[in-house]
Amino acid sequence: MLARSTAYADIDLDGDLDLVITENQGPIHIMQNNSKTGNFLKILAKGNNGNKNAFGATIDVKDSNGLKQTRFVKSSDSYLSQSETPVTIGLANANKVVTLKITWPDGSQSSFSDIDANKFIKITQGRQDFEEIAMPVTPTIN
Ligand SMILES: [Ca+2]
Repeated sequence: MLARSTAYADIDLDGDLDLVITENQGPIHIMQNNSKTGNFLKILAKGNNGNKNAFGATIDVKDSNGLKQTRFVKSSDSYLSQSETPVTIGLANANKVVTLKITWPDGSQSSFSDIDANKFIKITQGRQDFEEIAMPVTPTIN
């Protein structure tokens, strides 16, 4: 297979990231993640000042196992593709995010603490709280 582009998204809305690969002169491949292991936190960052998707924001988390991770809100990863804009952070067996900091593209910051795992949250720039987004499918976490 000669692949052209790759994108990821939680296609089946179960909390894990699935993969879509396009092939030159060939079919589209959808690879559904059925691993059913590991906790996660999915974050939808909503910016202001004309950058509603918060592209360029940096998300730093520290989970209850002490692991620190950094993710970036970005528009794409691969040629001619668009992955989902929410950021999914894998937490393995950690049951919460102890600290979460977003550095917005304009340099301002938002900080939160003690967020339970396996949630989809929306953080809006300038607000001191976050909204929980209901997931239509129960996450398949063991
Ligand atoms: Ca999925």
